[in-house]
Amino acid sequence: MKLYNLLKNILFISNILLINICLADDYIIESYIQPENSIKIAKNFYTSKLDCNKILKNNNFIKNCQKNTILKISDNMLSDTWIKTQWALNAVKAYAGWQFTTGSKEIVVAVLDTGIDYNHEDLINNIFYNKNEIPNNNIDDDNNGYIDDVNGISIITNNNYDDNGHGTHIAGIIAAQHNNIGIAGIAPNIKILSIKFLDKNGYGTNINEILGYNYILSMKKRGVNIVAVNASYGGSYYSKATYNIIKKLNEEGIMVICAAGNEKNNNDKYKTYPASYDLDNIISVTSIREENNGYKFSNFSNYGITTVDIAAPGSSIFSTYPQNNYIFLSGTSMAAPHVTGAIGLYGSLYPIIPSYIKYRVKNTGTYYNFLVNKVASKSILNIEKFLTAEFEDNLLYKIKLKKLKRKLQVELLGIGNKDIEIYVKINRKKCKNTIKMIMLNGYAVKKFSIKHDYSNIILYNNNLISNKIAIKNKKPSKKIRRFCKAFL
Ligand SMILES: [Ca+2]
Ligand SMILES: [Ca+2]
Ligand SMILES: [Ca+2]
Repeated sequence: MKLYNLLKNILFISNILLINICLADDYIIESYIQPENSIKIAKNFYTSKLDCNKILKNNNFIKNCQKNTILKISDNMLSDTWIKTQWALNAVKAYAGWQFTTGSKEIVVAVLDTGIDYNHEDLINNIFYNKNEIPNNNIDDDNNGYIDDVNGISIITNNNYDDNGHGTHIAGIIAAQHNNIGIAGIAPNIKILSIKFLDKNGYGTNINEILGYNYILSMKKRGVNIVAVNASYGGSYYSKATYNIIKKLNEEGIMVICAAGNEKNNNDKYKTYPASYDLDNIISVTSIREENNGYKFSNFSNYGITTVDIAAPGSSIFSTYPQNNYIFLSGTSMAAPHVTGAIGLYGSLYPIIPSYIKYRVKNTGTYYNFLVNKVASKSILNIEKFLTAEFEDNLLYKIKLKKLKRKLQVELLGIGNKDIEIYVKINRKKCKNTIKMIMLNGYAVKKFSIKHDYSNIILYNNNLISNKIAIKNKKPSKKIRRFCKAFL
């Protein structure tokens, strides 16, 4: 194509609306010719296969040459094959959330489960890869105690391939790729670290669970940015050792998102672990189902207005299954990974401070009446608000008392720079104090201590209450009188 013909047939469109006559096969040409920086269309009818590189190289008055492309209305619909079966994506406001992030490849969530089919067509690009380990040489190259752990580990078998299907289903809910095939995950651009400790029948032991958490902890300490663990399993026995290691994860900024369980139990009375361990980084998730375009409580699901934190879709969830399959499964096992994925998204934008993340998940959900007697937050996960909500006033999300040798340590965690009013209650008497909170790195932290020679003390404000500390002495000291200037 001679340049003469090209220029003869390009149309000036910078000020008049001729855009609709530029077809997909046409070219867009930006030139330096007057009027300044004008955009022109080169019709494919004349140009056929225009060589943009050649045009640019040979004509210094042409600034840019590119093929026209097709755009479409933002209808929030992906073209993954089974997207229309994924009612959960609407329920948790995932589409709106994806306007802000679809995750980052630096962010990792661990799936502590039956393994994952790491070759699945809809997961293969999102499996965590340990670049410090050389595969299949039977050597522990990165010296972390595990030979050839390139994409996770199995505590119980030689290979963490999923011989059950449960873990693969969970992995898809969290991070199936947005790639026009299969399904769409909540956080399609994060990485998944698979730790297999449950056998092919879905059973595992306490010690293997702990070894799994220990691996996660060690990888975090080696710089892998693990923000959450999905724990869609449970048992009724309390384990001090499990509590201790999940507490260590808390200190490292790793959330543990737990299935509330499928026994129709009230978890406030009948505990299920790990969901019921009382730790800042544990979020216990119950399940909802869809019915007539509305939502209801899943009839199998455990509940608990103090120990279960949030609801998420868990009935008839369509997700990935080994050997490039996809199936429907139901359970709180399917509810938890929606929250895990949401934390993967959040972690791609902001730092993870566990007590605040738990507060934020609970206080940005969508309120539903049917959840009032079921979960603490009375809400379904709302990813859009979880990622974007700004709390207007100062907010405290944690008041903690700790008894030291002769002192009582008070720790306040919140957001905002304004003063916060704190009430102190000693036995049945109460007083009020105003505390100045100062924001640093997005969070307001205040630590101070008061002498503890008084009994049964709690601190609280409008929406929070601290743990209660009981001390034998009865009379409030001068120190506490000073702390509470208007002590009653
Ligand atoms: Ca290794
Ligand atoms: Ca190796
Ligand atoms: Ca997909």
